[in-house]
Amino acid sequence: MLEELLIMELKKRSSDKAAQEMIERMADAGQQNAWDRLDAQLPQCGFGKQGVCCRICTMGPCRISKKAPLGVCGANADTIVARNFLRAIAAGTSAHSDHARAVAEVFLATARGEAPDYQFKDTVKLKRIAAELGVETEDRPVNEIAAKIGEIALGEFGKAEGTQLMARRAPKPRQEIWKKFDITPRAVDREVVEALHRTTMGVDQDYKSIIMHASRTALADGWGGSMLATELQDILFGTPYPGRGEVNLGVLKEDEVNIIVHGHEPILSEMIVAAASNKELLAEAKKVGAKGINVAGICCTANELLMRHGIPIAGNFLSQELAIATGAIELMAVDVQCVMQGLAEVAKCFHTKLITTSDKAKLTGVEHIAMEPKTALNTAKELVKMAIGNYKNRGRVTIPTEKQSAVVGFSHESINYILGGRFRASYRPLNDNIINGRIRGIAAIVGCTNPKVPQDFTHTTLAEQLIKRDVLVVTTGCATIACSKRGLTNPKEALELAGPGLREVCEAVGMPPVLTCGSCVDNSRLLVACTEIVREGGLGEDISEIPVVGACLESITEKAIAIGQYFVASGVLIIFGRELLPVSGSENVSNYLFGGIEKDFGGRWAVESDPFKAAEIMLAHIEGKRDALGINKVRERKLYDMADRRALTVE
Ligand code: BF8
Ligand code: SF4
Repeated sequence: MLEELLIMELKKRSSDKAAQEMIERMADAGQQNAWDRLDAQLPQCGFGKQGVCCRICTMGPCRISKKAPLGVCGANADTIVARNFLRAIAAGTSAHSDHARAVAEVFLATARGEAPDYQFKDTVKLKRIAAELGVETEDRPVNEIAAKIGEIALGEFGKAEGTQLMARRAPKPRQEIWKKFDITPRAVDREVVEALHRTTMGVDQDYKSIIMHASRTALADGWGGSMLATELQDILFGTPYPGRGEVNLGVLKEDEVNIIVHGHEPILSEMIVAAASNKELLAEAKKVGAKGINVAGICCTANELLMRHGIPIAGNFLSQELAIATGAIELMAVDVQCVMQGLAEVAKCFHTKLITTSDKAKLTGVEHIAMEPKTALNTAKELVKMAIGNYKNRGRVTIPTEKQSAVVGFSHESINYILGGRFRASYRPLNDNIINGRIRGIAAIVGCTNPKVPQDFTHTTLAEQLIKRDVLVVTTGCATIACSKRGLTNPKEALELAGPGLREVCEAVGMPPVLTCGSCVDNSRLLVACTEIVREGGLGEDISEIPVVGACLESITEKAIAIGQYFVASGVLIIFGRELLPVSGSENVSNYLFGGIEKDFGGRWAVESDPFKAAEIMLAHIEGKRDALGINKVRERKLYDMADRRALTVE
């Protein structure tokens, strides 16, 4: 069944109807997109796919094969594959953490009064984080507390001594495991620098030792950089709470000025949203014949804005070029990460003004307007004015009608609140429902959309398979956008697809069976949620014991590998698409990552491209964890459920 489905979907390149329409439109107009460029690249290099290509020094490049099993320096496939794996993780960690550093800098500037356009929106969280970091709060003005938090946060990237402060949040047994292997993450920059050092020619040449540092570097991302980004963004821009929003290209408006914000750092997009509601600018838009100014997002920036402000999402990674091809976008402002260089070419074919805003990320031939914290709102207004001025230059516009309504905004705090209510906020109801078997377990479906896979196909198929079998699904990144486009985050539609147990729980608390938890740095919310589940009791002493599993079958980036590895090192099984984790060139590395590592950390990797099979692996894993916890026995004696549950109440 899958093969037929796959061939059908692959022909269409995407399982999203709006995307299909735009792909066709681009083909008719002779314009290229990521799928065409992938075709032009085929066949892709088999050495690269397996991770056995090394170009770390100029005695190479070396490619490992049966004929030549060693590089010039003598490095074997194990070393080369492990080194490439670690380098990918170092790059992914850098991306998340440099984003976090930028947020920390704006945070500190805001506290010091040097970024007048930003304010601290969640002062409750500010005080909670202050307490966690040992910052005195009593009788102290918010800005002073924030300044101290900002200084400590910035220190996490480059401090000379000590380990990541947020890593202390992890369950104690988890911290002990990290200590045992000496991989509690230190300063983020240090782990990345050490990763690059270890992987230069002639340094670390033992694959297990290299992978151990891969875990430490990835942990510096998950329990360091990414977690700091999430927490500081929540304090600055507000912690997400559930609300409604709309998703897919149909959110673009024919009669309004359309502005797309694309990238990752909400520092830019928050200001554009503020500028777009400015009365004078709205009046200007009307003067040029537009009914209003419509801001929509793409990629993780989109998730940040939808979760906090209900700003619509136009699409995920593979929809970025398609959005421009609607002819309806006056301006696209991009910052960092997952911005295709191909945008520059597509924008030339339409009236869209493409603007880069981060000094770290310029595109040849594209106008650059730097976003500085001091003058952020003015810059944002300038961008909105440019968009308004460009409205008159529109040519033919084709906006697909598809859009879906979504309920989004499931931060760790809001899940706590929804489950327990304002006065007894807690994970207890979730734990109870996992213990009594209404919910079998939790699956995280995260990450990208890769043109090698029909867009959104595996994320949505996997989610549907899992909710049908009473697994609560949590999503982030482009996968969350995929699920929303499909209606899976809309309780009305999605609950029809959910199994009876999951449905009952979701209806009782008023949430969809697929929870939108934010952008890719917000995978840290999932680490915190796992920790809270452990703390709540009844489901083991460590993350590795709870029935939780993760998958990214459409992954693209080095960031995704870093995320995968920090979950593995935190005790979780992670499944990637078969050819999307380039380690198959070393049997030893594969055996370790897919098996042996579980003995060390309780988590491991698996690869499977078929979402139906992946769902079975995930379900079996969940049931295995339930068996080990002894909670499946409760289900067999279902008649005595209530009494059992009472007897089961855990301290
Ligand atoms: O950080 S999911 S394609 S947008 S990498 Fe990129 Fe992948 Fe999308 Fe956000 Ni995450
Ligand atoms: Fe080849 Fe070794 Fe240099 Fe890599 S480090 S390119 S394997 S000689």
